[in-house]
Amino acid sequence: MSTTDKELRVGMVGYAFMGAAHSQAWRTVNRVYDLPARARMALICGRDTGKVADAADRLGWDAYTTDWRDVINRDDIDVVDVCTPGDSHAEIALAALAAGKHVLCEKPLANTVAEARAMTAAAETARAAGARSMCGFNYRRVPAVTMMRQMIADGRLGVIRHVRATYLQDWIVDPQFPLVWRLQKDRAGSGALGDIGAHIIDLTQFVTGQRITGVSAVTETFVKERPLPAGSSGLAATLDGAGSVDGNGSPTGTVTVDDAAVFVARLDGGALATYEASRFATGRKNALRVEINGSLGSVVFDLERLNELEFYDATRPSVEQGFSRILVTEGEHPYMSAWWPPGHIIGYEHSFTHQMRDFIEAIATGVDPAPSFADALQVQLVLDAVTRSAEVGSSWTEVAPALAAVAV
Ligand code: SOE
Repeated sequence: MSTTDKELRVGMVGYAFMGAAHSQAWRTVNRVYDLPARARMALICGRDTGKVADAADRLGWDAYTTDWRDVINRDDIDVVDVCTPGDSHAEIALAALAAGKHVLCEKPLANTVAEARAMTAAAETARAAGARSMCGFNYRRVPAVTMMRQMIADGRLGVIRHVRATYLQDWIVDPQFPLVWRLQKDRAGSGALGDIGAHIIDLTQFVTGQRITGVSAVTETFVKERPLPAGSSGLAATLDGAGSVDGNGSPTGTVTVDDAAVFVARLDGGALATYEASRFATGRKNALRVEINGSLGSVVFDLERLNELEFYDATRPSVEQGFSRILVTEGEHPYMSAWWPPGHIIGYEHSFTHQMRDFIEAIATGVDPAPSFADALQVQLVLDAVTRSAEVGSSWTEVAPALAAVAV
């Protein structure tokens, strides 16, 4: 293992789902990879003193604070890891970059294109002074995804014709699920589109090497009013539609984001693409699936089987053709040699450890990690285009009901 005494002292803001996933990765990365620097889990920040103290103890952080500015102002913090809701990404990342810190920011980069542009410009300025920045599109670091990208780059699929991406969850199908921050535009920026749609936008651009150049979209909010979360009296005053109550007399608020987004896209290499991001795909828990069709074959990635790829090689003799299953666990694959022998599969959390590995390596060797804030800005521009397309309903042609057509 690494004998280096070079430390990278990390300050993380946020301690919920992503804070826990990132903590697992910071705890693990130097235990499995021999790196030129060691991460020190120095400081965790959260607004609630009791909860952040518990998180520090449970997740393995040296100290805690309730003011994110402490993370920025401490000279002995080298890296700022932003794991908060989207409405604070820009403020925290801009302050961290101005203070010369390296910054890892969860996806999507920001809630608006304007914020993402400012963050990208600040990252460029900080880069000149040696500060590195990266956006947390962790699925790029699943070995099967890196293999998908390599197969396409090596021409195994030929000319890419179709990209077909879905990311489906169902955690808010129950209309009684409360109005949490992910369902509020001013906190999250958007709903399924920015939260999980951002992943498939980044992932498909990453594996194909192509950029989305145009979209036509529809979005829907199926459940428009939800009960306020417990203990959110203060929240009620700030919410759209606040003051209404449901059939049980419980206070409700208006959902201000999409529950689902569906769009078609063109990519700059000529491919046609379809994207679906939904939190109402009943029965689908975290179902990300990407299929790429090319002139010489197809490849499929399914997050629920993240150690595998399905590959169709159209160059094989027709009698031998069919989708084959590739088990992506051999040591030759990126990241895999540090884990277990072939066949001993890895999971969702390993992608975060791989992310921290690459970030530490980039900082220690002075190279810019990917995805950069500029890469994440490109995703933000696509999110914005999808939102605008859905709002104006561009190129939407109504289909008259059959009976009406007959009556005409
Ligand atoms: C949504 O619930 C979510 O937590 C996303 O925010 C994460 O980015 C994704 O990895 C898992 O699902």
